[in-house]
Amino acid sequence: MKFPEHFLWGAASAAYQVEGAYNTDGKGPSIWDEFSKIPGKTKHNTNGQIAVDFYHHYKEDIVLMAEMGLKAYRFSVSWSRILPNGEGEVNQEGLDFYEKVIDELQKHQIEPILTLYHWDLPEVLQTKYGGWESRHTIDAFVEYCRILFDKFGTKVKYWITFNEQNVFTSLGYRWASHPPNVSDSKRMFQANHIVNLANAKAIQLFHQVVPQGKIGPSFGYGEVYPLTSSPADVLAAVDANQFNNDWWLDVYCRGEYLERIMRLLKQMHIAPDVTIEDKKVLQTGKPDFLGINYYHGGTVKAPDTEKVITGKNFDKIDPYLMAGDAQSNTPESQLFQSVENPYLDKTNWGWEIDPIGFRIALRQVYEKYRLPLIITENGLGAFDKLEGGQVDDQYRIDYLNDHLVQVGKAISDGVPVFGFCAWSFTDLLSWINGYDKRYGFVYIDRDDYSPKSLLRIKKKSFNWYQRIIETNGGKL
Ligand code: BGP
Repeated sequence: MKFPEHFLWGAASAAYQVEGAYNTDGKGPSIWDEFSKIPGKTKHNTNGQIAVDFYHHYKEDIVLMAEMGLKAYRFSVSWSRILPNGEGEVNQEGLDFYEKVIDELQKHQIEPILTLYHWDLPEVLQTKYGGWESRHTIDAFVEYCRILFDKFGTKVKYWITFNEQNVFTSLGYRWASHPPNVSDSKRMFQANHIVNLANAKAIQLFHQVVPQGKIGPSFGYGEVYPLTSSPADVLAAVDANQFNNDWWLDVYCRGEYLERIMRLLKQMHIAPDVTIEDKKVLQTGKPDFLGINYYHGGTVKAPDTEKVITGKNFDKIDPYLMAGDAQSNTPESQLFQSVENPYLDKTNWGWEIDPIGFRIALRQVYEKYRLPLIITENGLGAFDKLEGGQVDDQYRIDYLNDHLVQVGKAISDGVPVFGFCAWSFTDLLSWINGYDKRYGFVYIDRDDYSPKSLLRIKKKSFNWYQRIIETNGGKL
């Protein structure tokens, strides 16, 4: 398989899922610190207070990244570590921490990819202003971004604005399975609009302050297939792709909402309130590239009255299938009905395994928006077993191998993909699934009940990825 020269072979993480040190060196609480205290919201009531303690282990972890030959590391900054109150006074120790991480990465020739927002809003902004339902949060976000652009603009080339806006707004405001624990479509689409404005304004500022850098959002993309060739099913799949994907990507890349979906939301009285000024803002902040997080897509048929996936059981919540309940009054239930795909196997958590869907996704996104792409997440969550000091995760190797082959094919098809960040480098906290849903190349000795030794142990996949990087994909 042929990959471009200087391809960014990387891995990704997020602050809340790895750092721990939740109240150390002046860090303020985030909405996840608070949400995880609500009994039953997360598996075994797990939280990120200690996580895998990257805060104190970053040097050791970066040495392992260097040993692996990693070319890029995507991490997120915890807003409330920089601004404990979400705005106002800067916590110098927070800035110092990320500076040390960036310097350490660069010492080992690893390109830092900095995510500005990976879901951990400062709690104060939620309680005081209503979080992403308030325009005040746009200003606070832009000020937070300005601090990081000023501080790291000369060191960091690649920046991600929002991680999976589609997922955090849907899970947080529609399905009440993420903070702020709301279940209200109108509020979700309004919060989503506020985030769109924050995204555009941050990008606009970035282009002024860091003209030599590149910035874009990371989107959770999954292609939706029709169950059959019946035109009604094909139309349902077209609608599902518009509802699940283009609704967001059109705003990012074209600066406007998809008319067909907006009309539907208006009919249902759940459309966001968009002012003339807002429309101008959305036109001004277009990304330089798109980050794509790919786990899987979905399959749909024309809607009927049968029950569809509701995502009520937190174990099985699937952020990429936002299908509603056919009996309820959701916009999806008028457009499509999610069904199982008879051709695909599933992970232990019921996520479809669909490598070819990855190639399709990359082709579709590129053809529509003509922007360079970077894979900012892809990986397999599995129950790994530590036996005799080793983890034989051949299933993860197979998964990543199959997906990377399809990325390689998409590149041969002409899609400009400039990097691949596996999710994740070390094991980490899965937001609501605890510590048993492991994704890393490096096993961390901890479980849902205790941080144990936090020892880092290379899995079989570590050596495999090392070899892939060494040969620039030649061994795929
Ligand atoms: C994405 C998130 C990541 C990560 C990943 C795996 O949606 O951006 O932060 O968590 O999914 O998801 P999970 O932990 O639910 O298995």
